[in-house]
Amino acid sequence: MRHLQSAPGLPGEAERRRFLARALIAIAALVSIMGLAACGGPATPSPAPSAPAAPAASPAASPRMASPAASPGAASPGAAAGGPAAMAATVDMGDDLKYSPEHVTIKKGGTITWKNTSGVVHTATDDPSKAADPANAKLPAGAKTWDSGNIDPGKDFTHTFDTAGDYTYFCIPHESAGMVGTITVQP
Ligand SMILES: [Cu+2]
Repeated sequence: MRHLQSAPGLPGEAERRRFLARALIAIAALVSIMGLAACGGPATPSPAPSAPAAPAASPAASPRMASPAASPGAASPGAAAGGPAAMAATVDMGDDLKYSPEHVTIKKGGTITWKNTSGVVHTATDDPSKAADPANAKLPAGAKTWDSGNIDPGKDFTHTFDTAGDYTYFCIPHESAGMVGTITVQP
């Protein structure tokens, strides 16, 4: 049995060398395939970590940048101009036969004081029955009419507004001269 195996040993070595050569080719082919896989492997993970990092940083930074810049800029003009109305206001009545300012906004329950800074008598009147043109005496629904009576030079008159809405009032001696004012009482 030994010489039977060793006898074809010489031609068997040639086949082994061919097998080894084919095996080397096969291994080389496997290595090249694995090399492609190895090249594809690091290519996919590298953009993956960089992509989530960039979007995570930019949304976190942009709101922080926008909110402090927007809120102080929007808050200060809003509170100054269209913000909460005052509980008290003053209107001057001058020699130019006008209310100054002609329009006043206050809050419900607030007061307006008319000061006669002129040399003539004025009134602040919101009563359609005393107006030449009832359009100069408007009141919101439920509000009572009011009339200062004559306000002498240097004197003043104060009225409290408990009903929200829009008012139009006038000066009895100077209605025809256009001495008309408006008031908004906010709820
Ligand atoms: Cu007047």
